[in-house]
Amino acid sequence: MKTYKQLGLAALAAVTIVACKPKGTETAVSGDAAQRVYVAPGKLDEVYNFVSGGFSGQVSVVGLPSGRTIKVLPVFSQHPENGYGYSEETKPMLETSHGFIPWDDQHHLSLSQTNGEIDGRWLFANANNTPRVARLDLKSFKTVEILEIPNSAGNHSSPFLTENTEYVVAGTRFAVPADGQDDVPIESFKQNFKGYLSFIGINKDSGEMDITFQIEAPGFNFDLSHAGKGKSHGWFFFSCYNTEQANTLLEVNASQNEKDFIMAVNWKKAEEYLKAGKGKKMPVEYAHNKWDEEKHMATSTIKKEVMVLSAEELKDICYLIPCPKSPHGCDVDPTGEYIVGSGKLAALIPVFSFDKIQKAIANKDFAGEFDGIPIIKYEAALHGEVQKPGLGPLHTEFDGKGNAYTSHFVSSEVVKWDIKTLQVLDRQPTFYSVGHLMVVGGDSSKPYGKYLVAYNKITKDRYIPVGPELPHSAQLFDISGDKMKLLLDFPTHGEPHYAQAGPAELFMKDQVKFYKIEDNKHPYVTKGENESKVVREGNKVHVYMTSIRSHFAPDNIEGIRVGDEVYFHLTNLEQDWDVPHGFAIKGARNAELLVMPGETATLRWDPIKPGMYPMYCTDFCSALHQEMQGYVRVSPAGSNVPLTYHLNNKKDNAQGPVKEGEVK
Ligand code: RUQ
Ligand code: CUA
Repeated sequence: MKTYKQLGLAALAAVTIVACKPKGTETAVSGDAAQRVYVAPGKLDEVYNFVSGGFSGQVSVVGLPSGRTIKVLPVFSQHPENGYGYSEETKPMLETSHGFIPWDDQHHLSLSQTNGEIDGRWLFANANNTPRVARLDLKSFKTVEILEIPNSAGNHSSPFLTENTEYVVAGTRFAVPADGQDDVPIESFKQNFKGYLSFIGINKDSGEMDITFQIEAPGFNFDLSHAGKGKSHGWFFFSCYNTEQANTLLEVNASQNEKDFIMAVNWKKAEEYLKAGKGKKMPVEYAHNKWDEEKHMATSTIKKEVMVLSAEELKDICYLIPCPKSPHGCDVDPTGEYIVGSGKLAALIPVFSFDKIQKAIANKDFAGEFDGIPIIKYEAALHGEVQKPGLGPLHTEFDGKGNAYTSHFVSSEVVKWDIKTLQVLDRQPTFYSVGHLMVVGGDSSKPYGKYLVAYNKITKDRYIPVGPELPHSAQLFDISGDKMKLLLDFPTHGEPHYAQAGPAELFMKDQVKFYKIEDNKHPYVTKGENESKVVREGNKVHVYMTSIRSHFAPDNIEGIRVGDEVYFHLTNLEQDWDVPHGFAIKGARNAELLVMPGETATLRWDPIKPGMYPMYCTDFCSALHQEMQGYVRVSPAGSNVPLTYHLNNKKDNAQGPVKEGEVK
């Protein structure tokens, strides 16, 4: 038992991680900073920066060097702006084994790679709260797949990728009892709680994900991770905190050990064991949601089992490397030789050598084991330590020229150091309390370099104030010279954590501009105005509707009754880039739809009282956008108003009991 005094001391130590604010908030920016970030009207940015949204659940696309937010891409949260998670087609994307979930906490991003280089195909994103990994297609910039992760909670160590996008990993932040075996006392933590690492295989051509296997590891908190590359390809490195395995007041109790661990995982070896039948099947439930680009809709399927390999039984897949103290970021340099562990409470940054780790394993240079997993001696794995880098190191990125850049939360600065000599080369203050940072391509084997963005946790006086909730703040640095130069401040969307970026050309080729109407396989597509119709099936009413500048067909509907479920299936007939139409109807309790050219989307509407309900286009699409409107007449339940619908005051192939001669 710890005495109160001991706890108090530890708490004091923990309190010091509260950030301090650097003095002198107006830093000198170099004379040509304005010119360096100015993207003249009509000109395009040089770099696409994909920025995680944290508690917004979304991802934003920011242009660099301008810092302009180009778009917010919905991933894990409903997005009323375009109906994501509200339309019938996109709702299945947010289904889970817990049912429909409208929000998550999106922290980390990885761009797909080929031979260690960013290839511009896909962007992977994690959900922390209800563990999931999403894949966005960078031709359409849409979320096209979401996979739930069983046996996990707080999916923080995710979604990190191998150099040929073979696997994306997901390590559980919370140690948890296995799904279905979790009705146990919290007190039984040490025996029942485990740390599961999921290796999600990715199809080379389609990008489709599925869990190939999980590794059951000790019940640590797996925080962050990166794959080996080059010589260390075949390995993964995970930072672990709470190796104390505390389950209460972690602030104090998980900060006791001088060193926690980085866990090195030989995933190629794990693959061999899997092939040799060493995995055991575990019954679990997880959702796999996929977007169908031809049908313009998502499906959600529940999967029922997962293969699990035990790190304790299979001795040579996992190794622990001591790492001071409560490590957060776990970053691998472009050559794959150096692994950097950033201990939040450490006063130095340890850099481990892959070659030395291999040698230590071969020579069994171990200092005991933890739950059957060998602990490599600290010195045997260590390349060296960066001394006095700053306070509260969190994340490190690389410029491909032998330099590393580490964010320091407590001392609010970015510190540049030499990976080989471990000498500090430069430090620049950030405003304020930097969490993540990103060098363009900085976690690939070929960084683009040139720019570094610091994502700061505290904004204070950087922008015109907007009440108690301020935006988070990013700062752009030029890192092309010896010293980092601050160029720009810009506010961000949500709370950025990891970000990714690459040169613009990579993402500009082969983008989808519109969907060909003849390829549309949506079951409720309406391929021309003359096919538009309204069909009643009991209390369900399907409206096959079209939009083209500047009207809907049909634009007036009568004979809807209270108690009906009305489905507006809107097909946008436009066949040109950048001509969406929107759709909204009074009293709708979900959102609008924003329908891309050639696409079909469905809004469900359940009117609860009789009345006249206007509907209209929500996206200013033409000079006569404001005329793009119509009415739906809702009569009381049981009324016998015939179902009719029309355009230009003509009834168009109405199916209801319409009097002869009425259709002109
Ligand atoms: S992690 S501040 Cu943000 Cu999810 Cu390092
Ligand atoms: Cu269509 Cu506005």
